Amino acid sequence: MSRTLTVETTPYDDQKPGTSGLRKKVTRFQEANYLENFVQSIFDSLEGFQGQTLVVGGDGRYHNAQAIQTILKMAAANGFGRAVVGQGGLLSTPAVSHLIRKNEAFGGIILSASHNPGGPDGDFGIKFNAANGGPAKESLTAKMFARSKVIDRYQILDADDVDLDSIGTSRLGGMSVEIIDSVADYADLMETLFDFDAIRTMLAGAATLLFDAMHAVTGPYANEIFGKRLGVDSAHIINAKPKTDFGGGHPDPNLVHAKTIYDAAMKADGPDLAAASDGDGDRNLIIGRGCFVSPSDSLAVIAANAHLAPAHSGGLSGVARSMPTSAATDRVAEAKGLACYETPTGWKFFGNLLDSGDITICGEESAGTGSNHVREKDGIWAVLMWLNILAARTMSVADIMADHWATYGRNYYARHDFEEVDAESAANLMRRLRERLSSYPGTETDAGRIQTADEFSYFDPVDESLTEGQGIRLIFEGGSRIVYRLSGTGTVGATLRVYIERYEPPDGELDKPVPEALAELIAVSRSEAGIERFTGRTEPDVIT
Ligand code: VG1
Ligand code: CO
Repeated sequence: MSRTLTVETTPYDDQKPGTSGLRKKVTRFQEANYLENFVQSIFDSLEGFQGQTLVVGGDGRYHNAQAIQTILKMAAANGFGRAVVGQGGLLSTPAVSHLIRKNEAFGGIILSASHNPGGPDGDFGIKFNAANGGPAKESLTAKMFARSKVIDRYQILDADDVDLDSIGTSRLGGMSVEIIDSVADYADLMETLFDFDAIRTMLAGAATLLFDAMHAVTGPYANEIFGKRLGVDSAHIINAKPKTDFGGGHPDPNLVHAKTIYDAAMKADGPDLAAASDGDGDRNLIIGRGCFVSPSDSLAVIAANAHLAPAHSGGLSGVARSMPTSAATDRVAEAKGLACYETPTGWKFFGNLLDSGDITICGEESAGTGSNHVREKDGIWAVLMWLNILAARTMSVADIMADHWATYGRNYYARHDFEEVDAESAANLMRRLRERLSSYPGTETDAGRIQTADEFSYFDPVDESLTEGQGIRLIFEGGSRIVYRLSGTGTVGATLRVYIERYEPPDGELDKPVPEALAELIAVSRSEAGIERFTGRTEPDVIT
């Protein structure tokens, strides 16, 4: 017989969820009651879940399975009626979002630190998604943090571990636990959204897809969807076996960490589409033969072409992008007469607009794109969308980009990340920029005259909440921008992100190398913020 234990505990002071849940080193999560405190703080911040369903799964990183055992026993002890868990504890972030919606669950818990490295010395993370399938709103994460600071006990069932590997239903105290196929429901959903016949026909011909699952969660999803259902040769789905340490790599789909597929795509006989996803399957990297597509451009192309996919044949209701994402999508929205929203960084800010039906498609510069099919960004979805567009337009990725820029103009764009800088110095850099905001308008720089400068805040038109302090913007005459913000997902020191953008109209020079097109703005981004002075760095660690 299992019984409920009430265990005394003392609070930790660092359980504030960031851009996407609570992320810390694995070793921090392994400290006594660290996970338990946060899970109980989540449950204590929720109301009305007695007897309801909780979806649980993660990206398979080190500590995933163990954390799931703890969470299931705590969910049972706290009164959930049913848990739906991915086989082996594996579920991609978009798959969790879908399962919450499909099962009309109360919510879900996702174990992931996304693109951060894994393994015993790597990162771990946990986040709660609500009944709409989307990340908890700011008001809810604030409650969780407040609770974590005073928590003095948690409830857990004293019971044997659940067999996570065998599909079927078992009981944990008063809660039933269903271990389900991690992929099937999600794959079925994808088939309803895209023209699988057209994609299959295209891929059976000369066109090729190369997909890198980065030893993370999308391996099984890619094997089922691209392999089994669309006929892609298994040799073209690489690193498809999830590993607890992601094979020692960063499961971050950018040109640095997914260099293998980038190099392949740059060859004359390379794949038509090379793509990758991140640790938890919500990000995407899109590269055509000889042509990298920046995430901001990818969002704009999808906004312009989504009607070619069956799910959106009736058109879009509106689009949204996070503030630092380039305004390429705004150009499409303007031309098509669509409403266009600008939200703070993080998918949680898209949830209300998707729920209300104000938008259909949304995305972020950080390789996240998605639609109203779930309430998370979705890596496999983005790849399927591109495949669907390629099949419908029978053009190469490079030709689609050239056509897009010739129609809407090009937003040259780069993000420069200065990683693991001293947290206090980074805060000082931001403070100094903030203090100088009012003096910027009218200032002449080597990159032109600054028109406005502000700190972005967002008024949510649906729930009327206000979110402040979301990044410093220097906006130049002609629309160029430099944006500064500090990352909310890192686990060591601070990461300064600098976003740089310049618009070139359709009749301008559309084929410049990005560093050249942005050279003056990049120099100004360094000097105005005093990046070297505050951080000691002269060059960013990563450019995307
Ligand atoms: C980063 C990205 C942001 C994204 C977030 C979570 O946040 O910039 O756009 O939503 O990661 O993505 P930050 O605060 O570090 O800039 V994921 O794939 O890590 O869930
Ligand atoms: Co992710």
